[in-house]
Amino acid sequence: MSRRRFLRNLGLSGAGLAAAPFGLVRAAAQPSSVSSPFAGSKPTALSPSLEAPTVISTWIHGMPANEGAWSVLSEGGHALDAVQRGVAVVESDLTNRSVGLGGRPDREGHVTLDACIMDHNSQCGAVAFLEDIEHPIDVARAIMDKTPHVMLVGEGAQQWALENGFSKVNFQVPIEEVQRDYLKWLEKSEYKTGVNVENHDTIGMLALDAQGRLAGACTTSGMAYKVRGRVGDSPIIGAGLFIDGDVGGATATGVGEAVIRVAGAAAVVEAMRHGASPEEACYDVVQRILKKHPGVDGMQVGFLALNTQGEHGGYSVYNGFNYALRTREVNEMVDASYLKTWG
Ligand code: SD4
Repeated sequence: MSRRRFLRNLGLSGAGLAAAPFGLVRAAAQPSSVSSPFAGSKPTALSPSLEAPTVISTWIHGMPANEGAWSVLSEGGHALDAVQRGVAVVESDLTNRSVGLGGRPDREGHVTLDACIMDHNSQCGAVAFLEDIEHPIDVARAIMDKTPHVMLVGEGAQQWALENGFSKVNFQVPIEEVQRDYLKWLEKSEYKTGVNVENHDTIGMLALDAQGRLAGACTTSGMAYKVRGRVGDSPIIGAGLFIDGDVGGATATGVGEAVIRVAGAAAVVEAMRHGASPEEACYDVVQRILKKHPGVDGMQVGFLALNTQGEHGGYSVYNGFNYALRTREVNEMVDASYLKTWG
């Protein structure tokens, strides 16, 4: 496919064409097989992966998360089990202020959690607006495995979880330090949807296992001091996370509203389907977000993508977004490319 045709397919105008920083666009990804999206746990027939296993995840806490995932991947385990175990490490870290029950509360003082998980066969599960349960990612996986549904929310989700082997935590939520910050915040009650260096810890993870199966997981406590009931992109399949076993996967971090408006993760995967590399695909959707929010300052969004060959990349609106990468050879942080610099 020619570069011009590829960019036209992505909807990039002449201006976008001039701004595109990539000199090379690869040939369109070829689906490795045609299989039923609901083929249960049967793996899709996959081409030999160039770089597997591979796991990537957002931000610095991606390092311990990748460690958790690697304990599954290095034993030949399933990518789906790996991402579930990996992000659960961060959910249990009560020093993290944007994931799990150590997260900041909504405006009314409640910590509410969102998560989702998806595999290469388009099986997925999601939970949103969940309270008092340590591992929303495990609830999302259980919804995927045990119900005919994709997503449960709020009280109903909690009730279902309690009836299905989960328990409420036995510590105070929000934890004390978070409660103190919240009371201080209440004095002015200023709400900014900004995601910046102090407020950016959602974890999104993508993994490719030794058998070439892709999976992803995303989990967050969402925006600090959000309106009660607000749900961002993180638990929404196609927004905060999307996997297509024939193409690749993507996950998002940052201002969820901006990600939802462009079906962010799904859009990244579609760009890869049309021939973009992971980084090019993330760049394309970041550009699309900027087009939809002209003049908006301070709105961080970052995407990560991983394809069926184990190639990975990221792109963000602002500098500072990075991701953790683990393969047989490397275990390191990678700085994502970006369009703007915090001023
Ligand atoms: C949300 N996307 O709830 C999440 C927040 C986030 O890094 O990613 N922060 O909108």
